[in-house]
Amino acid sequence: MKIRINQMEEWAALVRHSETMRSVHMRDLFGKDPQRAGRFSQEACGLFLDYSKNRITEETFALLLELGAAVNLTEQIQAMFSGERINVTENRPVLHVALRNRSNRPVVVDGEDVMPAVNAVLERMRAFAAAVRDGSWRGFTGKRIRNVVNIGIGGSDLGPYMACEALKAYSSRELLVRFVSNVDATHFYEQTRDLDPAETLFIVASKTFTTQETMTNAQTARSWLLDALKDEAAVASHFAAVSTNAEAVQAFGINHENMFEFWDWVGGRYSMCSAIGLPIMISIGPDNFDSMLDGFHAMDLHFLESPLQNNMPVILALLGVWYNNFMGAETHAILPYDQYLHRFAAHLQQVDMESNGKSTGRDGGRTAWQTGTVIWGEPGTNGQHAFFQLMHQGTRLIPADFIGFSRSLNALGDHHDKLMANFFAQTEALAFGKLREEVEAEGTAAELVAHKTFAGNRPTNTIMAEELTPYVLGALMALYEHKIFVQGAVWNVYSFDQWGVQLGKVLAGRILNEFAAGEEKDIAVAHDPSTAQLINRYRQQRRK
Ligand code: G6Q
Repeated sequence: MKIRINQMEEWAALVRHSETMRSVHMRDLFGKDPQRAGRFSQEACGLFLDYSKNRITEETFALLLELGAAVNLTEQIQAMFSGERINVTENRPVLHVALRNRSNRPVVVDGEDVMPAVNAVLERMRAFAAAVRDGSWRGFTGKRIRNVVNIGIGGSDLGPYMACEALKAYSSRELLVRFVSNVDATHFYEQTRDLDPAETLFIVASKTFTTQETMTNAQTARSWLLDALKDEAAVASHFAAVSTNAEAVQAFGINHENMFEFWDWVGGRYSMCSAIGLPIMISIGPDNFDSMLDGFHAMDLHFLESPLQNNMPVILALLGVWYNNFMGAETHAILPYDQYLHRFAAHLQQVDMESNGKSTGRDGGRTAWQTGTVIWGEPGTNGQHAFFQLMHQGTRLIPADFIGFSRSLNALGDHHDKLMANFFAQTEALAFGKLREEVEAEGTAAELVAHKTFAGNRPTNTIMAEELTPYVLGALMALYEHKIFVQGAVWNVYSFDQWGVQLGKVLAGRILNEFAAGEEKDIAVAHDPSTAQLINRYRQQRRK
């Protein structure tokens, strides 16, 4: 699409408006308008979003919606759901929504409805997960499987790892589910050192089945197993694969019956509802997995069907655009007040930054505007004792999403009330700060008053749900997936490719060959002086 968004009238209007908004304080916005909280709130799919603590007025919101309309947001959303090849640089449709299409409405790719294949794989996953969980799937020596180790990286690791942690309260405590991703042998070693190979099932998860890290870890796992069980035939009972590449899976020696397929129209970072979710299903069981898919699907429908002004992913996305492009923010914090969500920000970081970390627009030209936001975060209250200082009193503007639940899954004493008291206190303090007069009234020494004053006016969204259930996790994840889609649509970048990741895969392979074969003088020619110096130093030291 040939658009330069910064040349649009809607963009210019936002630039002008942002100039007037820079000096506006949320304290005044709330002071003037008691209805503000109610008006800037939205409920959908078990989630309640309060976005009133943002540096916006009705006018800001209207202008943002106009920008959304100007980039044909509604049409772009429909294009994704209808299977158009919107991943242009890879010439693929983008259909993670089909993976959780609980309505079974046909989704047609190249003249064929993909839903029967999606459902068939889900059925096979259910049978496999049930067999592992009830013990009917046995290891080679006849022992029951007690440990499931997922070997994958990036999109084949972060989503399922996040979800297994998030839904641990729903998991079978008989089964230990672990994740090995890093090619650093320490990861494999530490995740398997206390496991009995005869009780361990590996799931090798790789869309391409060629990723260096995953293939290395899978080979190591194979040797680890065979060292103990001493029979090649054991591989069949201890390995399953999730991939789009049946040939490579077979070449590795994994039986076709133990392979779970997905498709090139599922992006790695959007794949947790595909067979990549197999460790989640084994951990929490097929029924809970289904509820997670229900939550995803509910949010998919909300996104597809709601008008832009009531559309939760659209609202979050446009607020992000507001801060990123008009108010000078560079990062966005994700702060779940729930320990089970301790990998949530890490997963979102990938989904968001790999999707919208692009500087080439869809027209092939360089974007003249900021695109992907830096996403980061940790659970509260831990973050409060770490980086919140900068959020409260630093020089940078850091918008944040606070995510919390009305009921804890582990109701112990008054822990949850204390957790949530912090949750509410933080967004209140960030928005309203602490005035100089208030600090003085506390009898603060004159030279400390400035240090103890908080300017406030720091924006936050609050997302609340009753309880962290599989359904709610699904809705929450889909909310962010679609938020990212909307931002990519506004910034006019292709959100579903990742050429930067591909580059890394190629470069490391070249250097690896040089460790063994390269002559010092060749390395000097092949690399810049800094890299050559470092590689040669490494080669010398590892020989010692
Ligand atoms: C995700 C990215 C990337 C990918 C990994 C693993 O969207 O493409 O993170 O998931 O590089 O790739 P494989 O699944 O092919 O091993």
